[in-house]
Amino acid sequence: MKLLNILLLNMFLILTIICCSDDDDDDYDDSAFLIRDASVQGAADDEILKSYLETHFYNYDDFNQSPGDYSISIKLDTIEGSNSNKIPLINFVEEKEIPIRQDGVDIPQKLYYIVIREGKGSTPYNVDSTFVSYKGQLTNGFIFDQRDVPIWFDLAKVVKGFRMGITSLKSGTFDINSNGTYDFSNYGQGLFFIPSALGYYNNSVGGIPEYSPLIFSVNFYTLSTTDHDSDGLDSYMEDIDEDGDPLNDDSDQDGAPNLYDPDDDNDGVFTINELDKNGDGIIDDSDGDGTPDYLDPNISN
Ligand SMILES: [Ca+2]
Ligand SMILES: [Ca+2]
Ligand SMILES: [Ca+2]
Ligand SMILES: [Ca+2]
Repeated sequence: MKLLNILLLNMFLILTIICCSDDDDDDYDDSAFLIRDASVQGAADDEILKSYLETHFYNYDDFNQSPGDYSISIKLDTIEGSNSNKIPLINFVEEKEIPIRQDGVDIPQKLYYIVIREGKGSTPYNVDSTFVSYKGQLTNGFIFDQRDVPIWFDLAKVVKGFRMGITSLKSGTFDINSNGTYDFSNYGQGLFFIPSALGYYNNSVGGIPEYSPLIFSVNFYTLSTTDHDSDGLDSYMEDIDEDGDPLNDDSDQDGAPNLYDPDDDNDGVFTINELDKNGDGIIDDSDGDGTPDYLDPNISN
Protein backbone atom coordinates (compact mmCIF):
# COMPACT_ATOMS: atom_id res chain seq x y z
CA MET A 1 0.00 0.00 0.00
CA LYS A 2 2.77 2.37 0.97
CA LEU A 3 4.72 1.48 -2.16
CA LEU A 4 1.68 2.08 -4.32
CA ASN A 5 1.23 5.50 -2.82
CA ILE A 6 4.82 6.40 -3.59
CA LEU A 7 4.47 5.12 -7.15
CA LEU A 8 1.31 7.11 -7.67
CA LEU A 9 2.91 10.19 -6.21
CA ASN A 10 5.93 9.82 -8.49
CA MET A 11 3.70 9.41 -11.50
CA PHE A 12 1.76 12.51 -10.52
CA LEU A 13 4.96 14.52 -10.16
CA ILE A 14 6.27 13.35 -13.52
CA LEU A 15 2.99 14.24 -15.20
CA THR A 16 2.98 17.65 -13.53
CA ILE A 17 6.52 18.40 -14.66
CA ILE A 18 5.86 17.29 -18.23
CA CYS A 19 2.57 19.09 -18.63
CA CYS A 20 3.77 22.33 -17.09
CA SER A 21 7.19 22.61 -18.67
CA ASP A 22 5.68 22.34 -22.15
CA ASP A 23 2.85 24.75 -21.56
CA ASP A 24 4.82 27.54 -19.99
CA ASP A 25 7.75 27.66 -22.37
CA ASP A 26 6.27 30.31 -24.62
CA ASP A 27 5.25 32.92 -22.10
CA TYR A 28 7.66 32.21 -19.24
CA ASP A 29 10.23 34.99 -18.86
CA ASP A 30 12.74 34.71 -16.06
CA SER A 31 14.52 38.00 -16.73
CA ALA A 32 12.53 39.62 -13.91
CA PHE A 33 14.26 37.28 -11.48
CA LEU A 34 17.79 37.91 -12.69
CA ILE A 35 19.99 40.65 -11.32
CA ARG A 36 20.00 43.45 -13.83
CA ASP A 37 23.01 44.32 -15.95
CA ALA A 38 24.81 47.10 -14.06
CA SER A 39 25.71 49.07 -17.19
CA VAL A 40 22.07 49.14 -18.33
CA GLN A 41 20.81 49.93 -14.83
CA GLY A 42 23.54 52.56 -14.39
CA ALA A 43 22.37 54.36 -17.54
CA ALA A 44 18.73 54.23 -16.39
CA ASP A 45 19.64 55.55 -12.94
CA ASP A 46 21.71 58.31 -14.51
CA GLU A 47 18.64 59.49 -16.44
CA ILE A 48 16.59 59.54 -13.23
CA LEU A 49 19.29 61.41 -11.31
CA LYS A 50 19.90 63.95 -14.08
CA SER A 51 16.18 64.63 -14.33
CA TYR A 52 16.08 65.21 -10.55
CA LEU A 53 19.13 67.49 -10.70
CA GLU A 54 17.57 69.56 -13.47
CA THR A 55 14.24 70.05 -11.70
CA HIS A 56 15.33 70.60 -8.08
CA PHE A 57 17.42 73.09 -6.13
CA TYR A 58 18.95 73.35 -2.67
CA ASN A 59 18.74 76.33 -0.30
CA TYR A 60 21.97 77.91 -1.59
CA ASP A 61 20.60 81.39 -0.74
CA ASP A 62 20.63 80.49 2.98
CA PHE A 63 24.24 79.32 2.79
CA ASN A 64 25.36 82.33 0.72
CA GLN A 65 23.72 84.82 3.08
CA SER A 66 25.19 83.32 6.26
CA PRO A 67 28.50 81.67 5.46
CA GLY A 68 29.44 81.27 9.14
CA ASP A 69 26.08 80.02 10.36
CA TYR A 70 26.27 76.30 11.08
CA SER A 71 22.66 76.06 12.19
CA ILE A 72 21.59 75.97 8.54
CA SER A 73 20.56 72.55 7.30
CA ILE A 74 20.43 71.44 3.70
CA LYS A 75 16.99 71.56 2.09
CA LEU A 76 15.93 70.31 -1.31
CA ASP A 77 12.88 71.50 -3.21
CA THR A 78 11.29 71.48 -6.65
CA ILE A 79 11.86 74.32 -9.09
CA GLU A 80 8.30 75.55 -9.62
CA GLY A 81 5.89 78.34 -8.66
CA SER A 82 7.61 80.97 -6.50
CA ASN A 83 10.82 78.93 -6.82
CA SER A 84 10.77 78.75 -10.61
CA ASN A 85 13.78 81.08 -10.92
CA LYS A 86 16.05 78.94 -8.72
CA ILE A 87 19.32 77.56 -10.07
CA PRO A 88 19.04 73.79 -10.53
CA LEU A 89 21.26 71.32 -8.71
CA ILE A 90 22.79 70.23 -12.03
CA ASN A 91 24.64 73.58 -12.17
CA PHE A 92 26.41 72.80 -8.90
CA VAL A 93 27.23 69.11 -9.17
CA GLU A 94 30.58 67.48 -9.63
CA GLU A 95 30.85 63.82 -10.56
CA LYS A 96 33.03 60.80 -9.93
CA GLU A 97 33.13 57.55 -11.85
CA ILE A 98 33.10 54.69 -9.36
CA PRO A 99 33.52 51.13 -10.65
CA ILE A 100 31.46 48.24 -9.37
CA ARG A 101 32.36 44.68 -10.29
CA GLN A 102 29.75 42.45 -11.92
CA ASP A 103 30.66 39.04 -13.37
CA GLY A 104 34.35 39.89 -13.06
CA VAL A 105 34.06 43.12 -15.04
CA ASP A 106 34.43 46.65 -13.63
CA ILE A 107 31.43 48.76 -14.66
CA PRO A 108 31.67 52.51 -14.00
CA GLN A 109 28.80 54.19 -12.19
CA LYS A 110 28.34 57.95 -12.04
CA LEU A 111 28.16 59.49 -8.57
CA TYR A 112 27.07 63.14 -8.45
CA TYR A 113 27.89 65.30 -5.46
CA ILE A 114 27.74 68.89 -4.31
CA VAL A 115 30.21 70.26 -1.80
CA ILE A 116 28.17 73.00 -0.12
CA ARG A 117 30.76 73.66 2.58
CA GLU A 118 34.00 71.77 2.19
CA GLY A 119 34.96 71.84 5.87
CA LYS A 120 38.27 72.93 7.35
CA GLY A 121 39.48 69.72 9.01
CA SER A 122 40.67 66.41 7.60
CA THR A 123 39.61 64.37 4.58
CA PRO A 124 38.42 60.90 5.57
CA TYR A 125 39.59 57.70 3.99
CA ASN A 126 36.63 55.69 2.74
CA VAL A 127 37.10 53.04 5.47
CA ASP A 128 37.39 55.44 8.42
CA SER A 129 34.72 55.92 11.04
CA THR A 130 32.91 59.23 10.61
CA PHE A 131 30.71 61.25 12.93
CA VAL A 132 27.81 62.45 10.81
CA SER A 133 24.22 63.60 10.72
CA TYR A 134 22.33 62.99 7.51
CA LYS A 135 19.09 62.59 5.64
CA GLY A 136 18.58 59.84 3.08
CA GLN A 137 15.77 60.13 0.56
CA LEU A 138 14.59 58.82 -2.79
CA THR A 139 14.08 60.94 -5.88
CA ASN A 140 10.33 60.94 -5.17
CA GLY A 141 10.99 62.72 -1.86
CA PHE A 142 10.42 59.68 0.39
CA ILE A 143 12.78 59.95 3.39
CA PHE A 144 14.03 56.48 4.29
CA ASP A 145 16.42 57.51 7.06
CA GLN A 146 17.26 60.65 8.97
CA ARG A 147 19.67 61.39 11.83
CA ASP A 148 19.67 64.92 13.20
CA VAL A 149 21.70 63.89 16.25
CA PRO A 150 25.14 62.86 14.98
CA ILE A 151 26.15 59.21 15.03
CA TRP A 152 29.30 57.28 14.21
CA PHE A 153 29.27 55.60 10.80
CA ASP A 154 31.86 52.94 9.99
CA LEU A 155 32.35 53.77 6.32
CA ALA A 156 33.49 50.20 5.59
CA LYS A 157 29.90 49.14 6.32
CA VAL A 158 27.85 51.75 4.45
CA VAL A 159 26.81 51.86 0.79
CA LYS A 160 29.61 52.59 -1.64
CA GLY A 161 28.09 55.86 -2.89
CA PHE A 162 28.11 57.27 0.65
CA ARG A 163 31.66 56.02 1.30
CA MET A 164 32.97 57.59 -1.89
CA GLY A 165 30.87 60.75 -1.58
CA ILE A 166 32.04 61.70 1.88
CA THR A 167 35.70 61.77 0.80
CA SER A 168 34.80 65.03 -0.99
CA LEU A 169 34.18 66.65 2.42
CA LYS A 170 36.40 67.56 5.36
CA SER A 171 35.70 67.32 9.05
CA GLY A 172 35.14 70.34 11.28
CA THR A 173 36.27 71.83 14.55
CA PHE A 174 34.55 71.70 17.91
CA ASP A 175 34.34 73.53 21.20
CA ILE A 176 33.56 71.70 24.42
CA ASN A 177 30.93 73.48 26.48
CA SER A 178 30.99 73.70 30.28
CA ASN A 179 28.26 71.05 30.47
CA GLY A 180 30.33 68.61 28.44
CA THR A 181 28.44 69.00 25.16
CA TYR A 182 30.18 69.81 21.89
CA ASP A 183 29.54 72.59 19.39
CA PHE A 184 30.79 71.74 15.94
CA SER A 185 31.58 74.30 13.26
CA ASN A 186 33.65 74.59 10.10
CA TYR A 187 32.52 71.10 9.06
CA GLY A 188 31.78 69.69 5.65
CA GLN A 189 28.24 69.74 4.31
CA GLY A 190 27.25 68.16 1.06
CA LEU A 191 24.82 66.25 -1.11
CA PHE A 192 25.39 62.87 -2.76
CA PHE A 193 23.26 61.60 -5.66
CA ILE A 194 23.86 57.87 -5.88
CA PRO A 195 22.97 55.36 -8.63
CA SER A 196 21.43 52.15 -7.30
CA ALA A 197 24.53 50.05 -8.00
CA LEU A 198 26.40 52.23 -5.48
CA GLY A 199 23.43 51.88 -3.13
CA TYR A 200 21.34 48.80 -2.37
CA TYR A 201 20.90 47.73 -6.02
CA ASN A 202 18.60 44.68 -6.25
CA ASN A 203 17.91 44.61 -2.51
CA SER A 204 14.82 46.16 -1.02
CA VAL A 205 15.87 47.64 2.32
CA GLY A 206 13.95 49.67 4.90
CA GLY A 207 11.26 51.01 2.56
CA ILE A 208 13.71 51.49 -0.30
CA PRO A 209 12.49 49.61 -3.38
CA GLU A 210 15.05 47.61 -5.35
CA TYR A 211 17.06 49.52 -7.97
CA SER A 212 16.50 52.90 -6.31
CA PRO A 213 18.91 55.80 -6.74
CA LEU A 214 19.57 57.46 -3.36
CA ILE A 215 20.08 61.05 -2.25
CA PHE A 216 21.96 61.91 0.95
CA SER A 217 22.31 65.31 2.63
CA VAL A 218 25.30 65.01 4.96
CA ASN A 219 27.00 66.96 7.73
CA PHE A 220 30.44 65.52 8.49
CA TYR A 221 31.78 66.56 11.91
CA THR A 222 34.80 64.46 12.76
CA LEU A 223 36.51 61.16 12.04
CA SER A 224 38.43 58.32 13.59
CA THR A 225 40.97 56.41 11.54
CA THR A 226 40.12 52.73 11.92
CA ASP A 227 42.18 49.53 12.08
CA HIS A 228 39.33 47.03 11.74
CA ASP A 229 41.37 43.87 12.39
CA SER A 230 43.78 45.45 14.92
CA ASP A 231 46.74 44.18 12.90
CA GLY A 232 48.79 47.34 13.29
CA LEU A 233 47.87 48.72 9.86
CA ASP A 234 45.12 51.32 9.61
CA SER A 235 42.46 49.97 7.27
CA TYR A 236 43.14 52.50 4.53
CA MET A 237 46.71 51.12 4.35
CA GLU A 238 45.36 47.69 3.42
CA ASP A 239 44.45 48.88 -0.11
CA ILE A 240 47.13 46.66 -1.63
CA ASP A 241 46.23 47.26 -5.29
CA GLU A 242 46.01 51.01 -4.60
CA ASP A 243 42.74 51.42 -6.49
CA GLY A 244 41.32 53.58 -3.71
CA ASP A 245 39.19 50.85 -2.16
CA PRO A 246 40.53 48.60 0.62
CA LEU A 247 37.37 46.46 0.56
CA ASN A 248 38.43 44.63 -2.62
CA ASP A 249 41.88 43.42 -1.50
CA ASP A 250 42.24 39.84 -0.29
CA SER A 251 45.91 38.88 -0.62
CA ASP A 252 45.52 35.28 0.55
CA GLN A 253 42.16 34.78 -1.22
CA ASP A 254 40.54 33.37 1.91
CA GLY A 255 37.40 35.47 1.54
CA ALA A 256 38.36 37.97 4.26
CA PRO A 257 39.52 41.30 2.78
CA ASN A 258 42.87 42.40 4.20
CA LEU A 259 41.30 45.08 6.37
CA TYR A 260 39.35 42.33 8.19
CA ASP A 261 42.15 39.73 8.07
CA PRO A 262 44.66 39.70 10.97
CA ASP A 263 46.89 37.24 9.06
CA ASP A 264 46.96 38.76 5.57
CA ASP A 265 49.17 36.13 3.90
CA ASN A 266 47.68 33.18 5.81
CA ASP A 267 51.10 31.90 6.87
CA GLY A 268 50.06 31.32 10.47
CA VAL A 269 51.80 34.43 11.81
CA PHE A 270 49.64 37.43 12.62
CA THR A 271 50.34 40.53 10.55
CA ILE A 272 51.00 42.54 13.72
CA ASN A 273 53.90 40.17 14.51
CA GLU A 274 55.35 40.33 10.99
CA LEU A 275 55.09 44.04 10.22
CA ASP A 276 58.19 45.41 11.88
CA LYS A 277 60.12 42.80 13.82
CA ASN A 278 63.22 44.96 14.40
CA GLY A 279 61.09 47.95 15.46
CA ASP A 280 62.77 50.48 13.17
CA GLY A 281 59.44 51.90 12.00
CA ILE A 282 59.83 50.44 8.50
CA ILE A 283 57.66 47.56 7.30
CA ASP A 284 59.92 44.50 6.94
CA ASP A 285 60.80 42.83 3.65
CA SER A 286 63.36 40.25 4.83
CA ASP A 287 64.12 38.71 1.43
CA GLY A 288 64.04 42.04 -0.39
CA ASP A 289 61.66 40.76 -3.06
CA GLY A 290 59.41 43.80 -2.88
CA THR A 291 56.65 41.95 -1.04
CA PRO A 292 56.58 42.85 2.65
CA ASP A 293 56.82 39.93 5.08
CA TYR A 294 53.21 40.28 6.22
CA LEU A 295 52.06 39.69 2.62
CA ASP A 296 54.73 37.11 1.79
CA PRO A 297 53.65 33.56 2.72
CA ASN A 298 57.24 32.39 2.17
CA ILE A 299 58.39 34.48 5.17
CA SER A 300 56.88 33.26 8.40
CA ASN A 301 59.46 33.78 11.11
CA1 LIG B 1 41.89 47.92 -3.38
CA1 LIG C 1 42.42 37.55 3.40
CA1 LIG D 1 44.92 42.81 7.74
CA1 LIG E 1 51.05 36.42 8.22
